[in-house]
Amino acid sequence: MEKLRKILSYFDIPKGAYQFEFISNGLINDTFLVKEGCESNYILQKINTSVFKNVNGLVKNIAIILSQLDHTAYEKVHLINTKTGKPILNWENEIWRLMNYIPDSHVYNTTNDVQIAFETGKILGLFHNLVKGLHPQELEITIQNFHNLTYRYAQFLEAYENASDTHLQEAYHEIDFVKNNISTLLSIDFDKIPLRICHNDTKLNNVLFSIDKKALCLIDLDTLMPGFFLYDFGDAIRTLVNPVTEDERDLSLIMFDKMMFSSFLKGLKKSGLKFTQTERESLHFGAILMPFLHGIRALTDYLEKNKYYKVAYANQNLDRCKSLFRFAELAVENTNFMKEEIQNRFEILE
Ligand code: GN1
Ligand code: MG
Repeated sequence: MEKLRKILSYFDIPKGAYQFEFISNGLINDTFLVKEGCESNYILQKINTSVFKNVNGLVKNIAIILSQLDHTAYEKVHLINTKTGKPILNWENEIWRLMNYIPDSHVYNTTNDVQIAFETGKILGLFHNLVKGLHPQELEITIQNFHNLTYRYAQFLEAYENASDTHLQEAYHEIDFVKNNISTLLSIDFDKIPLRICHNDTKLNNVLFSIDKKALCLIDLDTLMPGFFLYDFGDAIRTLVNPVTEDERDLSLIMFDKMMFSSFLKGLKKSGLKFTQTERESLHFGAILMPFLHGIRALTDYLEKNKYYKVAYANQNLDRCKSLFRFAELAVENTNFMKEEIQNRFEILE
């Protein structure tokens, strides 16, 4: 608490009797809600610099994108400068930043509310519409090969070679799942899909909502990078269409909720975002690729004894992997449904 108070004192905000509440959603950075009495005022965050090695690039990307997000239907979370006018604080080799808190805003970790799905589609489309005027190469790469499955598979193979027998036994079925499915997933041709500026972490709890369930904006802009729309599509679908969290242990609760999928598409359509034909044809694949890719990453980290993600217990990464792979299976089963829905809704192509 004393340390947090000290860190906060470097930022250019009014003096106050601030309290700190740890927010446990994120798996990488350390996040605190800064409150004064009952009122929430700021979000204070320590950036994990072993994951985000290019902090200057990250800060530059956020500034570029925030300057594009001016729209009456888009509420911005911005960085608050330090007293010396810097967007981040370098304090004893730790990197901290402070952001405004939008009053009464909140996130959903899971939902089965179709209005939330509609709003998520709409805000994602609006975000892409607002940033599409920029050239993707204007952004710096904050994490190399972030959504590159070839690279993630290579990392997995290395972890597999070095894993303990116990870990290999415990993860026997998941390792098998990777081996059985990897070649199909790697065979997808990305060549003709246009590169866009993507958020690259559009899970449901990175969408901020107002009390009356209106989506306000996307948060967590650290992975803004060039990418394919199917990435953002897939991350939204895997967290919206499935009513339970990504570390759910009861696999029978994992579902592919078609109504939620359709509502998300309706919202996306409402935003007016347009796709090329190859892009439109690739979207359903995002809903399969992203849970698979996150599953491989979780499995790799499990085999490496939790070096990367924060975990609440030793097998949490394995539980995440099982649940993500189960959702990937359900997405495969729903391929035709997804293709038809996408085709029916997005007839006008650029
Ligand atoms: C990590 O920390 P958080 O929750 O924003 C990860 C994402 C995953 C997510 C959950 C930089 O994000 O890719 O979607 O966990 N971010 C990074 O699976 O690795
Ligand atoms: Mg993130």
